[in-house]
Amino acid sequence: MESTRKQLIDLLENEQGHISGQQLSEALNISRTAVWKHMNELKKDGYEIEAVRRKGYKIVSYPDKISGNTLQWGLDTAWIGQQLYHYDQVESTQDIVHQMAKQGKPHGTVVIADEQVKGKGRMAREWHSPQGKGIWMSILLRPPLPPVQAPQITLLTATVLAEMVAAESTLDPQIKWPNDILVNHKKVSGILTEMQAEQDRIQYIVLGIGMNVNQDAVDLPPAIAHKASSLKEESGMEWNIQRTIQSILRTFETTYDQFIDKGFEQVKAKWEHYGYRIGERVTISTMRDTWEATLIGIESDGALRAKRDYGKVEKLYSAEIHWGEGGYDA
Ligand code: BT5
Repeated sequence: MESTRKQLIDLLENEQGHISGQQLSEALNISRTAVWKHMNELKKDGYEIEAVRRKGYKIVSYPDKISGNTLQWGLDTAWIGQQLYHYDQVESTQDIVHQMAKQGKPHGTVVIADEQVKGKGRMAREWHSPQGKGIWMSILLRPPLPPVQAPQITLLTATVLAEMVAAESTLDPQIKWPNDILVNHKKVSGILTEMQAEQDRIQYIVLGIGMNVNQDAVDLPPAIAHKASSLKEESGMEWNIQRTIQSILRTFETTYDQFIDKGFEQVKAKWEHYGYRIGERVTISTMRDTWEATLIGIESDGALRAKRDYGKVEKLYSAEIHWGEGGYDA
């Protein structure tokens, strides 16, 4: 049932004009009455479908309110989101996925909420997640990797988000080490990776993705308005949240599979391509001193590589970086 509906949506999407009931019934190998019933189900979930006599059907507009059904129907992935849960309001999608992980839910399980009332960032910071304006989702991963490689998953996710933004708009996204997505020096997205591990094996990862999509400037808390933004604010257009989620999940699946197959090299290159201030000079403060350096890239363990003026390359794991004139400063 569900896969027929997925195929039906695909057929409707791939056709420029209308597609007839006859064609659909043949392609799907179901009766015309069954086609008609499926159309009604789609309408119930918010699809607007035009039916023209002798021409057939055409999707005129997509649901603006997302649901587990509509998210899954358009998702042509092999493992990610095969189990997908959508909620109107939660405290944090991270906590829900932690519980699901403990209950044995599979790799690729996804939880999405319209609103989080206790959205969290790293180190117990808050993540503002207003209703219907953004993507607040967590993905359960069970990678066959040792815990030291967990930071690679965060870096990989940042490249997926940057690629999605670049593919779906004319914006020029950048990744600020370690894991913020910036557009025009402002943060539009953050990633939170939480891990449960044994000494030599990751049990599971809860990968949290927060992305500001359709907020207007007034929707952002005043305390962060100078350094945060949304895709809509920066692109001047409203984004379809559902399609954006699907696009992230699709790209994530391919990138993740490639990474597990072939290793970190490709991810590293992509990260450096989008890396904020890579190749530029910044001021760095560590516990011991403050110095100037040129950022040159990342290490496979997630460290930031910075070259001192006299040539020495430093690996940074935690440091305060002054991102410079016109730049992002937390
Ligand atoms: C992050 O933390 O950037 C990780 C954010 C992860 C959020 C997702 S949403 C789905 C899942 N469920 C959760 O509960 N969390 C994850 P960090 O680098 O620590 O950045 C947090 C800081 O970003 C805050 O202290 C604010 O300064 C700023 N901030 C808060 N909300 C923001 C927003 N909506 N947009 C941009 N910046 C924000």
